[in-house]
Amino acid sequence: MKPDDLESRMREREYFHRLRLPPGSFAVVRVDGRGFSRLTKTRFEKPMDARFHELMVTTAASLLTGLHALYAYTESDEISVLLPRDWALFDRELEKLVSLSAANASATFTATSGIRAEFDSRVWIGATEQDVVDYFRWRQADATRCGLNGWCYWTLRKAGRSVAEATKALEGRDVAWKNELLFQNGVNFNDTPLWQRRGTGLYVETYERPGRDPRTGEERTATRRRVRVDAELPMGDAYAEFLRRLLEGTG
Ligand SMILES: Nc1nc2c(ncn2[C@@H]2O[C@H](COP(=O)(O)OP(=O)(O)OP(=O)(O)O)[C@@H](O)[C@H]2O)c(=O)[nH]1
Ligand SMILES: [Mg+2]
Repeated sequence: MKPDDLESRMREREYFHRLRLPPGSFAVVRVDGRGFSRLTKTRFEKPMDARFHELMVTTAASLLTGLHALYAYTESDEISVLLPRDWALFDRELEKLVSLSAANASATFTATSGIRAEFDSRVWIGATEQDVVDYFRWRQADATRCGLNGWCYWTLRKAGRSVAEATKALEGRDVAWKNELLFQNGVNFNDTPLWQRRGTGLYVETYERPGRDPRTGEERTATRRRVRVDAELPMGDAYAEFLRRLLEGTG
């Protein structure tokens, strides 16, 4: 057998290597902490821990800049990262995107927290701006639902109920009932920090910074870029509007 045959035969078996993001489509890559129920169990406040959320925000910032993304959104143990239609990194190879996003998140979270952590990763494809708006409203609705549920569950657990009892007590209950349960226990869900109900968004913004030309000493303003962390996201139609502005590049 000629050595070239072996090379091409083996390359052919890199079966998924040819998969690429469809041209001209939006993509969202979503990473999710592996086994974070256990990882958070003894280390972080329940149901919500500001320090844990801060670690997720730091990880989201690394993904936003590392993947040249438009927007990153984090809630619970997940991060969604929006890539523009003309995204060109890694030649749009799916395997690269999925593996390196998981690697970036795992490395950043681990190095920042000192806790060994792994993230999985998956890709969502959107054809239109409306798809993208729907995607992020979907994740935000998940944040609100899980936030309310988490508060109820841990309120019951802290009041002495077992896992089974707390789970059963919440089964089939609607939003009004859950809010009332919290209210009876001295918690007004609507007074909890916004990030706990809506998640946190990140994007790159430009700003002007006064400076001096190092050669001439002349005063000159420079345009710089920085990551903006928005822990007070709007919701509903206002969130849709916020996302549309971001997509137009005027956010
Ligand atoms: N204590 C605490 N736990 C949190 C917080 N945010 C997220 N979590 C935990 O993260 C889990 C995320 O849910 P999942 O991703 O479905 O559970 P998982 O254990 O990570 O399972 P896999 O993702 O399937 O590996 C929740 O069940 C919570 O236990 C927080 O602020 N504080
Ligand atoms: Mg998880």
